[in-house]
Amino acid sequence: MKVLFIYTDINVRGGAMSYQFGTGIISAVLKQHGHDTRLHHMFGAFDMEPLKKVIAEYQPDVVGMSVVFPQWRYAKKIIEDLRPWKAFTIFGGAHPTVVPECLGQVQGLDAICVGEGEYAMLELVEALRDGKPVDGIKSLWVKKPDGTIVRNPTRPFIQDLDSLPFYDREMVDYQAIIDSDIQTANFQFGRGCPYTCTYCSNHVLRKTQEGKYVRYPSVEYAIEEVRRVVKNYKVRYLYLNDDTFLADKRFWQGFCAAYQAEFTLPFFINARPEQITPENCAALKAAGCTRVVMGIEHGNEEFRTKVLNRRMTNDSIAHAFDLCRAAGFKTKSHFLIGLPHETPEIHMDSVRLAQRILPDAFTLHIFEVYPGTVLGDIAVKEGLIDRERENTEFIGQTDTALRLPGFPREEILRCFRLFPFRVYRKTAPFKALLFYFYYSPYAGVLVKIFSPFKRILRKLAMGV
Ligand code: B12
Repeated sequence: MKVLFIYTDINVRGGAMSYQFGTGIISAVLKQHGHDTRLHHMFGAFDMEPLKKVIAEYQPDVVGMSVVFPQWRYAKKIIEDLRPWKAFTIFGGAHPTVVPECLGQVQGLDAICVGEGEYAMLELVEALRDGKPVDGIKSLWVKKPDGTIVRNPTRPFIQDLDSLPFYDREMVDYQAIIDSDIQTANFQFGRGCPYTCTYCSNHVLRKTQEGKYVRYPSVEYAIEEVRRVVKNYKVRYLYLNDDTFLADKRFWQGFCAAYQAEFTLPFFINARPEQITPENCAALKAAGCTRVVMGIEHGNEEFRTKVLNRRMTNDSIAHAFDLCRAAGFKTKSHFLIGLPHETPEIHMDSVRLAQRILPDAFTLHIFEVYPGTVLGDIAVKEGLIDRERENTEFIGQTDTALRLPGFPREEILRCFRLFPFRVYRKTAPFKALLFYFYYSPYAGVLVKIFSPFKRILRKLAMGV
């Protein structure tokens, strides 16, 4: 059977392309069972013409899309614009998992997958091939010809990640993806996140299937994947993209030791401040880690605890950054602005914390509502979403669709643009200026113009 995956990456900030792990692993499983797959990556602007050509030429039997909420409107448009489909159409990924009812909102969509899709998709493809019914497949919600929806229970979370094949990176021009991000190859070894931050979908995703949510493969499996990627592609850096790389001691300890014995390429990780210890810093340093990325999200302790459910003190955050700096890592932190119940005064605590920890780089994202999350539900319940603005086109996380009584949109945008300046102006004025441009309304154009000099700019801004 021929399966076409479509990955939309429209209006996403920054110039780098990304690899979609979810469809990558499903493709690997399908290929293992003798099926043929392709991926169409719609990157940057929404453009149906190249996609139409691919469909006309490939004539897929099944079309699958991985959908996150910020891409939902594009996914819906693709399915509706290209109706009637000869192929069976299906959505999977975070948004349909959290809001499976979205199946009823897309004309021409046949099914959605709730949670992990490797074996649901395999069963679907093989049932279609064999002319068998598809409406009883576990983890799928299926639309019948009369429009009624069959809601099947989900399969449990896959516990043995080593039983899966490696991600199918050959389904795309993976070298081009690496090159678009300063020759960085991304890895996603584990699944799930142990924390329950209110703005993130993880606390909902973990409830959609039975069994342990936070899982890692064996160290040998992860190392073999690294081996294959660095052998097959020209790679300068590795980004270990797991939500939190340090969640499982057995995994990070074993990985660092094995990596150190075999590889010399520098790598970056994501972590939580309270996970950072002198012990793991030493292991990471010895293995070749050069950058630690930590979400801080907000600088006001009470707000961070009550609204975001991130229970840690500013002192513990500052301590984590000190440990990383002492180990010689470059640090990067994420902050959020424009959150329900936030005010400009409360936001200034984020500026103050950033001034205190002085990360080498940061991202400031304007809060986006992900339906089904605790904070998303609060925004809906309190009538904070401006439904008209929600449907206007803007680059994700650089504008807001909320109407906050204590934080008007113009003020959010002003604070968003001023953040780098406020944080670095005294200690690193040149960095303040570089980030200031990146946070200006012209960022999109500037990113394009300066993309050939990305590495130099990153070195200037971050020192790495
Ligand atoms: C790694 C990651 C990234 C990477 C890679 C993204 C990618 N496209 O894979 C990068 C950094 C590029 C990224 C970018 C973004 N991300 Co992200 N990301 C993640 C993260 C941490 C892990 C995802 C992952 O790779 N898991 C491992 C793979 C194997 O699992 P999976 O992708 O979920 O796929 C499985 C199932 O979902 C399902 N499935 C997936 N697709 C399909 C398709 C079909 C047809 C079927 C049947 C099944 C199926 O089967 C897969 C295998 O089991 C998750 C958090 C999380 N824990 O899920 C957030 C997450 C998915 N990201 C999120 C968001 C919002 C984004 C951005 C929009 C952020 C932004 N504004 O720029 C962009 C969107 C990029 C895009 N165009 O889709 C949200 C989505 C929220 C929501 N409810 O929609 C999440 C859940 C985090 C959060 N804060 O809640 N992300």
